Amino acid sequence: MEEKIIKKKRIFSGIQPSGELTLGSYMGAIKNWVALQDEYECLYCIVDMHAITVRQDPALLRRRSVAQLAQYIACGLDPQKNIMFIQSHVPQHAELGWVLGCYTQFGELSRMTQFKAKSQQHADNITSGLFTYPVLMAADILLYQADLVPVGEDQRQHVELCRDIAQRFNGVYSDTFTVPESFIPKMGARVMSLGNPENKMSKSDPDGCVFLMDKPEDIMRKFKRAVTDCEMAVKYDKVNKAGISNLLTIYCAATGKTLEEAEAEFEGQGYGVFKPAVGEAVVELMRPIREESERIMKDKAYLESVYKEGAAHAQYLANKTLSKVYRKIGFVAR
Ligand code: ATP
Ligand code: LTN
Repeated sequence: MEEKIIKKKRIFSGIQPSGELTLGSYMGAIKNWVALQDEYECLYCIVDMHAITVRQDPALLRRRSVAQLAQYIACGLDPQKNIMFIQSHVPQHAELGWVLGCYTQFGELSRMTQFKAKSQQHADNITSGLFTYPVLMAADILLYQADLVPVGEDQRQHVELCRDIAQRFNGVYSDTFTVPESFIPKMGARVMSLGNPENKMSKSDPDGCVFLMDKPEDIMRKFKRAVTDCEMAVKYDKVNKAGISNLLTIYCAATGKTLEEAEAEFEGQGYGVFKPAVGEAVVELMRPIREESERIMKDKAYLESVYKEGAAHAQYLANKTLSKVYRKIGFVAR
């Protein structure tokens, strides 16, 4: 029988080392990265160039970038299967970013909700880098001809813009880029703050946010204090019971149970039972990740070998796209 070699589809995704990894970034993104690593050829990046769109402490940024790699591995990403690297080690991202910026409208970038939110948060330092951030993100994805981009709900708009840029470029210069799709989980796409369930859980809000490296007692404390409502029922109702709905989502994403199963489990039980149960589920989910990450962090030589090999491999792939782009737009070959 004729044997067909089926080329694996490709994935690109990244997280900024601008803070510690959170339960939100785990449930919205990393969990899917792990689930997809066998089926796809995956590039998982530490996007340090995105992190400097707001002011960073240099020593902390350096430490967090390496720690984030350790945490990726501890979450279950296998460096033998995936290309794992640090964005600034592959200068082609910045190069393609510049080109794509010349194919992106000012108006398009002005509509990005993340820019609107971040420019309010950092009103004293609204840089052009913060504004053009989605162009660099498009470059990250298009450089590798990625088919799929597993992210949380808040990044959907950026992936849409990336698709628009790719289609526009392809329209002018003939097919150059794969037009990617976002891959957003059904459960956990938008984990909300424990302190204010109207807002997204975010690393800039430490009280409402659970970090992957939090100790069990801190996780339990945060869940016991989680804002709920003055009713009694553990029922999913996003409009009227935002806090409980968020806790139910977290519980289901952590345990693999459905909403119906979780509601039935806590039927007739008060929040005093439910909140610590969610905390316990998260503690058990995070415990092996924290322990494994602490172990890997001790082996700096190993981590260095992973990000160096990752960057070399990524550069090889990135160069193919970049030279094609340079040729198409009319740059003289080097
Ligand atoms: P900040 O909150 O400071 O803006 P962030 O946590 O949103 O940062 P990243 O850490 O770069 O930013 O996000 C990494 C990935 O995790 C992205 O794919 C994002 O969509 C996802 N993510 C982040 N927070 C959440 C959340 N609360 N719920 C679901 N997914 C999330
Ligand atoms: N913008 C994303 C991080 C990010 C990303 C990417 C995600 C940068 N480049 C490419 C997916 C693909 C964020 O803020 N969470």
